[in-house]
Amino acid sequence: MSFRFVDFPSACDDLRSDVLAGLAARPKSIPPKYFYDEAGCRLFEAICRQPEYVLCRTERALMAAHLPAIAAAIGTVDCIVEPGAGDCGKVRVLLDALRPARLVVLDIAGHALAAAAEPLARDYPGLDVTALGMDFIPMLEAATPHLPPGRRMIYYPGSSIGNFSPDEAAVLLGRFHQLAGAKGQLLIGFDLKKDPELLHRAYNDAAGMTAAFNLNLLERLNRELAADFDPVRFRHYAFYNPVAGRIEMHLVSLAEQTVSVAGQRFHFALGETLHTENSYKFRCEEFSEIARSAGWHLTGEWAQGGFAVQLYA
Ligand code: AVJ
Repeated sequence: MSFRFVDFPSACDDLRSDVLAGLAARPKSIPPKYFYDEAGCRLFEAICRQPEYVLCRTERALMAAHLPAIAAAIGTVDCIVEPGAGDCGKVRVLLDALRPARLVVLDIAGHALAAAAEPLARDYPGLDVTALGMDFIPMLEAATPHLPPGRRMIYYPGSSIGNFSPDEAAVLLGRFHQLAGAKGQLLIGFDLKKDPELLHRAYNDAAGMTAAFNLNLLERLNRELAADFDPVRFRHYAFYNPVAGRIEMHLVSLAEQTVSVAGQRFHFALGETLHTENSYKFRCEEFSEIARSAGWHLTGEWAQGGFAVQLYA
């Protein structure tokens, strides 16, 4: 068995500068990648167990139902690369089906990633596993020296791509295309446009897990940036915007208040919003148009239960 963990530091300064810049912007905003501290990762897993949030279960069912066809369309790959792999729970079905020699997983939550990736090396004898603790959004190219030559497949499941605007998604998919190299492929999962009422419920679950996930961001800033947010004075507010084709998540200030973050003070008017996430929904053709503009061409498509997986080369 072979396992290697490389931690890329700097994550800490990025949080500070991104948050300060986001709080100075109008509307105030914070990038959603900062949801995922330890508590945030646990809360996201709890969201995935809520009856209203079917996204994770639907993707798993889709993969299980179509795995033979998906594997046949992919053919032989030497290396699977999964950006934002998190708990590494999704890649196992592909490892079983494709039996690549190498797996490279990347995640901004480096130590949680390492803990999740190491068992893969144990469970798949002969698989060479590399875990890269990095924020791949600004620094994907730093992964290149860790990739073996040969046929690479980028795996980007879970509708993570929905966190990017269509323009940003095209840029990221273009960088995936570079990273995949010659004979590279991309297997990507995304949530489909559907009844807005279903989408609304998925981000407003009755048990309040999504609200807790959203508000946990403030707790994280309190801890890591010596901020003094009072989470009770902010409201989780999520809705589907059908014009933009996205769920928007906000934390709306319930009072006029001043908050201090990393030594700087920020004023919130009553009702002012801190925009914390966009989660774009697509039609299959909309998405393939974005991927096409990034240099990929569609080689396979599977859709079921309001979710889609597409294969590109
Ligand atoms: C992990 C980005 C796919 O957008 O649905 C879940 C994150 N936010 N509930 C999503 C999330 C609120 C999730 N993604």
